Amino acid sequence: ESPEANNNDTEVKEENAEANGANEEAAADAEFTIRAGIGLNNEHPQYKGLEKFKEIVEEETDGAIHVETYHSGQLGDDRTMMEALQLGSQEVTVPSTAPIANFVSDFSIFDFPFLFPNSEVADEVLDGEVGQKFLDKLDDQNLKGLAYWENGFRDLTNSEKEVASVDDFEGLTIRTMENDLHLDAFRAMGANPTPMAFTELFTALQQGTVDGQENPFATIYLEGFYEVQDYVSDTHHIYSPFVFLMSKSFYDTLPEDYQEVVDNAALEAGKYQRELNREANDEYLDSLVEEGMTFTEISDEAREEMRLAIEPVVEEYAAELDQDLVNEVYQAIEDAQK
Ligand code: KDG
Repeated sequence: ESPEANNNDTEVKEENAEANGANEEAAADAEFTIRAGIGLNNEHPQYKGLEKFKEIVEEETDGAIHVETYHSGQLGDDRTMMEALQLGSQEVTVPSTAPIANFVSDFSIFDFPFLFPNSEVADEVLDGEVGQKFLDKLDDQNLKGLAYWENGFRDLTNSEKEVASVDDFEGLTIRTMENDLHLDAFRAMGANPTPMAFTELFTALQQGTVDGQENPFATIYLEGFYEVQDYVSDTHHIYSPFVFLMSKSFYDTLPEDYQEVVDNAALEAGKYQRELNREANDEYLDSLVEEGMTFTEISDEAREEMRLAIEPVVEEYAAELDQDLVNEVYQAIEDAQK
């Protein structure tokens, strides 16, 4: 719990701290150090959001809290980082809800395919009362959920063929996140899904271990997947929220005024991150085409066919969750569209 215990750096962490310009003095002067890690790279709006969090926290605590930011899975993949938060050997990570569902199963509702019609509705539901109820469920896992950020609507890429309809999924091996609902949804569409940590993905695509993957345009472009993938379709099949997580045992050691600072900084940095993410999303698709990818537009009818193919899976998973909560989410989505 002492600041020293908080600082058992490995080599990679030290290197990165330097790259961050986090000079040793700043770290030594600080009462608390937050090591914040993500899986995506430092070009991604997610990382810009993390930098914003650092800026706000360091400024508002006059450097008493020092934030070190890590990207590209330098501290591990989503699962590993969440476990590190539970153990108190890392303070912050911002995973997708999909891997969070392995810790608190109710979170799988946010990955129901075609749940949110658009990101504005997602904001309203996640930032509202219902969203908070899910964050509260993380406490038991020694995780403190401070805010929802945005990964975004997921789109399919592959190296084999144009995918325009549900029939085209037949036989494609697709990497999914480590989440049973994602696996079952892709099976229901006839694909051959295989779960894998994000940190393994580029190599798997490059070596042809899998034919395809699905992620928002921002990730597909900024991670250079166009170098190893030829086809992209705007399936928009799942809206992926990010959750800004802090180790709860660390959060509990912070004095109340600092807790308030990190609460607000996580929210404010999240707003900034969502804005950046949305501003650039269409441009990223244009850039993918410029890089030589073939873009296939999914028609409303084709998307409806996909939804119908997945519907039994959604019903099966919904039946296993807390029914009151499921109904509250559906109601909140309806209300947000009024
Ligand atoms: O930083 C978050 C990433 O590690 C991950 O959640 C990104 O959507 C993602 C994926 O496909 O693994």
